[in-house]
Amino acid sequence: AAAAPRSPSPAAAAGPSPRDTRWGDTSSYGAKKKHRVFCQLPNGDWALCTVITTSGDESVLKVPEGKVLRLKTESLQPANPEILDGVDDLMQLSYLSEPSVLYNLQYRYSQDMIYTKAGPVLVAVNPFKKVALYGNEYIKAYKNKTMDSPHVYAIADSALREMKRDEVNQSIIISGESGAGKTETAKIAMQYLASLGGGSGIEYEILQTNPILEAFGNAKTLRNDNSSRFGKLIEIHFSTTGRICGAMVQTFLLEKSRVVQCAVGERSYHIFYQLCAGAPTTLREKLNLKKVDEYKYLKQSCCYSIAGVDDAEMFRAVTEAMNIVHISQEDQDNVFAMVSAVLWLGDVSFTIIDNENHVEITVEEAAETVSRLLGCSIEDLNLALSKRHMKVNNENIVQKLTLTQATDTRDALAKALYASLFEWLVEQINKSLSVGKRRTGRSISILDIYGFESFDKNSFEQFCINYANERLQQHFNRHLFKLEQEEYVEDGIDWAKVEFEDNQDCLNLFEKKPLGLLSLLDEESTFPNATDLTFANKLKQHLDTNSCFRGERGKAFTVRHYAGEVAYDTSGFLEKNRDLLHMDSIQFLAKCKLSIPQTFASKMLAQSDNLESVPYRPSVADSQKLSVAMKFKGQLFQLMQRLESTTPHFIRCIKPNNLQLPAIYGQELVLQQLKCCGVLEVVRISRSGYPTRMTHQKFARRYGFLLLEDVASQDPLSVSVAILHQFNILPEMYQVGYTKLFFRTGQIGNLENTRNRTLHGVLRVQSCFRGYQA
Ligand code: AOV
Ligand code: MG
Repeated sequence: AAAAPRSPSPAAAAGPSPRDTRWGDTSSYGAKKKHRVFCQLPNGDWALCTVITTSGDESVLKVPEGKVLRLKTESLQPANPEILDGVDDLMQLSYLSEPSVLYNLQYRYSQDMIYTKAGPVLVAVNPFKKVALYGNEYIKAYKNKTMDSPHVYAIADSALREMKRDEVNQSIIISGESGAGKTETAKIAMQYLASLGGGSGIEYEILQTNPILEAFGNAKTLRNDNSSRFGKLIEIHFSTTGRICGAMVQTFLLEKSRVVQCAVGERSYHIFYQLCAGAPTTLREKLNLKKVDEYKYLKQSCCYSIAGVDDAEMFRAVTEAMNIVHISQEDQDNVFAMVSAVLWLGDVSFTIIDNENHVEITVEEAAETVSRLLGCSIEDLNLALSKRHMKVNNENIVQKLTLTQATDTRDALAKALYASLFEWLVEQINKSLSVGKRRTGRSISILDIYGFESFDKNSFEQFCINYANERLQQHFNRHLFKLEQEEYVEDGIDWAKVEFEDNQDCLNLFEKKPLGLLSLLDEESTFPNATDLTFANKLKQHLDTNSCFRGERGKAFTVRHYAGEVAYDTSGFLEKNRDLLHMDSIQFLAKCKLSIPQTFASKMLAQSDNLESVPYRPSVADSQKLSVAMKFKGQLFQLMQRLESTTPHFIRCIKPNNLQLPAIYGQELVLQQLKCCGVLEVVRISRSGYPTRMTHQKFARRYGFLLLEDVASQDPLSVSVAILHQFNILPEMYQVGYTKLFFRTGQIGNLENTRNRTLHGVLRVQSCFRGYQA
């Protein structure tokens, strides 16, 4: 009879024990002459060096560049043998200490091998230069398996294969800090999928969504010249025959504030500069375009160009891409009219009309251009920006706005216009790529979402972004750690428990009702008299005992995220969370002749039939009842649900320096990112575990026919065991669980090869036979 679940195999003891969380520890390490070791240089970096002599508790070492150093022996870390230099999976390293991992990645990076596996995770170190790793030759090589070094292509290939084999939707989840290379990586994965699943032509359209979304949703920041200011999930659909048949894009939380306000040295969205630089003369005249440095919204950051980027050329690429995804010429005209209107809106100024600081818009070029472009009268624009209709005690009253109020209203309108434009574009793209009735097969989703952010000053945007990252981190943890362990335990496999960072506490801090960050923020946002300070105080009052939270002086608070502590400044939190567009503005947009804002506003009005139900927001549409944070949370939950039903593939992008320059590898910076995204943990766990598993049934069905003896009558477990024996799979390479077989890395590969060879043989024989019959 088949073996019952067994105790841990001897191989589990090879390498660092899974229980030993101190595998960086070298206290028992005796440095020997000529041994390679890592020593920490005065600047904190680890260097690979050779032991010259050891006496007492000190060692004399030869460090790179020929220098000699004397150090305490106990401060040294063992290095891997030379033969392991630059291995392509960190799991293969004998010593898994931090310096070993850092050195291995650096060794590879210096030779343009930017991809490395960390067990099931692909680590991608941003080269910040063109590397010769892409294109048709490489795609072919990965497709035909003549190349198997770690690569985004290899990940995309596994996703495709597993989608077909298991009939399960797949996801490729790309994470990393700002500028680490997520968006580039997502594009590289898309290229591979498009190339393998192409044929219908729709794959070309899918690729062309990138330049459009980047033009309208990316901007130069201090960290990345092409920073995505929105999160993106693209779901690529495949027919049953494995051809791409459509796609769907979902975006998350576009950073609207950038339209009206941006830091010195950064830029607003690319499209503003592209349009101004690249519009042909007729369009330029029609839109009354100025030079970029003449617009108030663009002027404030004193940054107009990006090194190595030709905005005019990009403009042509964007319009070309719009043609390809079937955005009509008329629609494109409307889009650019809106872009220009937003810029001109920033230049609309106000004239004070009384001694209470009330204003009216100044009738000049800016106001005239805005009203012409949007298709409204100057009076309508003036009403929307200088007056507010309110209902007080069932009586309609009109309030005149002060200069500050009017300016805020103007900026809110500009943000709403831009956001509605972005939303509209995504809708058009989805219409054009729609799967519709062709939706028969499966899908691969690629998630490119802003990474964890921690700046000197962190605001509402970072708050939301980091919250999203906590959720994603949990998904990652769950998938790789929790599920892993649970599966072993459930299946009766004895497997020493591995401790890992769980971030549930931090998620609770955000999500708990009614005393979590999000609930408290929402509650405070509903009080008309609340301020950022009352909000901060409220947090301190309710959360100060929470271990993930710390109240700071004034309006600040600190959250202990999985990736480190972040101090948030509550300035602007309430307003950004409410994100109010007053009824007057919505009604104004609904009256405009330009179709995009008009549709947007009509939709909002249609949703808000019962204004009185929102007592604390007198003149706000019902559709705005949900705060930004709550909407985001909803989107995030939906996203997580979608991801839960897929087989995930993780790519962790690493930024080796903050200068966006090639060939600079900052150990400290890399190490911090490796820790943040759990790469070190994952290697340790995967290596000591059994990464491949298959149910007895599936295993028996898949490989049973390879057996020499007839096993048709036997149960799947017996068949499985017979297969294991026939193929001489070493006992330490697998374990038999109650329902599944668990394999160490690499074991299934051999079986698959035999299976493929046999299948091909059979097919050849069959076709010969058919030929003979004919
Ligand atoms: P991000 O998406 O992770 O940041 P990007 O994908 O925009 O980062 O990458 C930043 C820059 O790094 C790119 O513009 C390229 O110059 C360079 N880069 C990244 N990957 C590669 C690669 N494989 N080959 C060559 N250059 C590369 V952000 O969106 O800011 O979070 O919000
Ligand atoms: Mg990006």
